[in-house]
Formats: sequence, structure tokens, C-alpha cells
Amino acid sequence: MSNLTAPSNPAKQIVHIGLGAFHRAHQAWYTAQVSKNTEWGIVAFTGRSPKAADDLAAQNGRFTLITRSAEGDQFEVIDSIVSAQDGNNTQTFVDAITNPATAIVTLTITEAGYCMDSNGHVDTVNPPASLHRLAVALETRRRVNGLPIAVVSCDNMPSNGALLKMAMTDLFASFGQESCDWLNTQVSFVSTSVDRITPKTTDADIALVEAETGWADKCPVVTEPFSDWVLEGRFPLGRPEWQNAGAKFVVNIEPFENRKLWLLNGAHSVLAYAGQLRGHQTVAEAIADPVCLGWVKDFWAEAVNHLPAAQLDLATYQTALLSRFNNGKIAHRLAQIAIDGSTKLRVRVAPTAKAELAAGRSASACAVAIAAWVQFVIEQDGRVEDSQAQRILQISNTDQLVRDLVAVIDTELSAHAEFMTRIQNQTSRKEAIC
Ligand code: CS2
Repeated sequence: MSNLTAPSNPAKQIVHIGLGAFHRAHQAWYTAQVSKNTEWGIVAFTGRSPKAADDLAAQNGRFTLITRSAEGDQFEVIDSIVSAQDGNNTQTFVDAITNPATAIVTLTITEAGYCMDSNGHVDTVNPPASLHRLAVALETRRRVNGLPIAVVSCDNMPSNGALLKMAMTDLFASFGQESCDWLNTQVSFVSTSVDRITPKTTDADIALVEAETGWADKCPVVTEPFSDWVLEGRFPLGRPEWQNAGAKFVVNIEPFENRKLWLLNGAHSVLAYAGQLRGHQTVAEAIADPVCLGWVKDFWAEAVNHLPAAQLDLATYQTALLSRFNNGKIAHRLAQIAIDGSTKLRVRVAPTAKAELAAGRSASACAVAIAAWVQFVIEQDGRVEDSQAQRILQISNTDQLVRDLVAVIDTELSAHAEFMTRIQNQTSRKEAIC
């Protein structure tokens, strides 16, 4: 079987930055569900390495999505990506953004890709490459045709649209007032909450696709049946009818993004560190361990105190999460989730810890979660995969090790004496976590 039919030339374009597995299981899938690629097509750019673009370009953007449930696998060819490009080709990227057919830019550059300081400001002297390229390309669009555009962050961060707007505003400052006014009025920053568990593709998945479908697809993606997309914001030049595939458009995204970030991603991070310390490799293994399950439930009990229960049906949400985590067919590796812990814990666990402390409670489940990361980092012995790795490695030698590590996540928490004592107690008793 061949899926290498010629790429289409869509009437309207979405430019995507961050051509990873998640984008393909999520935004590319939603788009393919609701429109033909002659109507809406995605021009996708890799964030760092060109490899994903090379492999996908050789297949004209097509790939197999394996939807994996307890009942078995389903195979579907997704064709919404009409062009796969190396993100380092700046001119191609600028041309794609300035193309009048482009109505939307979506981003999955990971939390760490925004490189913001604790106040949400971006380093304008050494800006992150993807954001710098986006600012230059938007400014070129302003000069070439001035058409409005929607910019949609699909990364796991609270108020991701507002954060991206702040970063673009910082980077636009050097272009002058006219440019800043255009950014303010013609660029719509859409906030989103995205959800679909997507483990890294293995060689076995690649072999399986060929055996089952006959196509030697080099870049299949595995995902779970569940998917969710909540969006808040305007699309001045239109958008695909994503709601027909289940996307929800809301006027206030905050409760939905906090529910997802704290309950799903927060639990993932608890499992990533505590689970690995206890010898587990996947989410399904860790959640089957009653000790890890207990820590997740304790953490949820603290987090839900700060979510609007009446609006969110939190009990059903937590039950559904447990069944998703228990999907043993999905080998979601804890090591994959553990990457970039300092940035992830800042948005997944620290807000609940601070809110619990402010309410006069102990935040002890949050302390366990952060202590697990601290202990995990110490046991990594210099091999930690984190955008703050350099800073973390320098800390390793200080006598304030634990406090300084917590400060990488959040300085308010590292300055809280009682909370720090709780973390110190956990980390000094190794058996408390292992
Ligand atoms: C995970 C997320 O790797 C991680 O940090 O927590 O990628 C998670 O699987 C997705 O957000 C699920 O939607």
C-alpha cells in the first residue's frame, strides 16, 4: 500500500511550530477529522532537529495514527500535514507566515521552549530560537500584507496565550511603536488546554504498522482514544470546524486548564519521580503501586481545593484519569515525563502548594511531590535532563542543596521554612519515597 499521493495545495493554511508526536496525535488529527486538506492544511516546522521533518517530508506529510485501547489498535492515515519543514530554514518559515492563505499559527514547543523568567518575561538578549523566529516572521507579515492572524499556544502552561503575547510584546519592542500597535490589534493570542496521552513511538510500533497495514511508515504515532481541546480566543481569518471533532470553545479557559494541568499533568509528575524512585518504568506500572496511587490521590485532594467544583465535575474527571493511566497497552514511559521537571513542577504543583499554604494548611502532598523530584535529581548524579540542568548541576555542591533545588522551581516555596522542613524530612528519609 502506498500513501505517497501528491501533497495538496490548501485554500487556507495553519503554520505549526514543533513537529512532534503530540502535534500529530492532537492538532493534526482534529484538523483531519473536520476538513479536507484542500480546505485546511498544516505546514509544520520542527522545533530543533530536522529529522522529523525529513522523515515526514519523504512521506508527503502522511503518517499512521495508532489509537491504542484495551480492545486493540486502530490504524488511520492522517493527511492534514501538507508540508513538513526543518524549523531552521528561517526563510521558508517567514514565507509560510507571510503567505496570505495562512490564518493560524499553532505551537507545541514544550514548556521549556518559552524560557521565561518567573515573571513570564522572555530573555530579549538571548531569546529562545522558535519565539525569535516567530516574532521576525510576524513582523514581516505586518510589513508585507498586514493581515490579521491567530497565534495558538498548545503547550501545557497556564494562560499560555497571554504568556505568548507577553513574550511577543517583549520581542516586538525593538521593532517600534507601529509594529507593537499591529501586534496588539491584529494578532489574536488564543489560550488552550490540550490533552492526549502520546508516548514516544518505538521500533515495535513501526514494525506493527507495516505488518498490519502493509505500509512501511517511518513515522507512525501511538495515542490513546481520549482527546480534549479547550480554546479561548478569536480567529480573525477563520478556523477549521474543530468543534465537530469535540473541541470546546469557551469564554474563560482558566478552570479547564488548571484542572488538566494540576490533575493530569501534576499526577504525571508525581508518578514520574516517585514512580521511578520506586523502580517503575511506565505510568501504568506506577499507578498500579498502591503507594504511588496514594500519593497521587493525596495530591489531588489538595489540588481540588482550588478548582471550581460546581463547574468541573472533578470526581468523574479523576475516575476517568485513573482509567487512562491504567491503560496498560500504552507504554507511557516515566522517563519521558520526567524531562524538564523544574519548569513542569512550577506550573503543575507549585500553584497548589502556595494556595494550600496561604489557606493555612500544610501542603504535605505537594511537599512529597517536590521531595520526589529533589531526590530523583540527586540520584541522577549529574545526568538530569532539564532546561535548567546547568544551574541544577552547580547547586549539587552547595550545603543548602535541597533548598536551592526547590528555588529552581519556585523561590516563594524555597523561602517557606515549614514547607522546606517537610521536604527536607522526606528527602532525608530515603525510604519515605523509595
Ligand atoms: C506529560 C504530558 O510528558 C509530560 O510531561 O505529562 O505530555 C501529558 O501526557 C499530556 O499533557 C497529556 O495530554
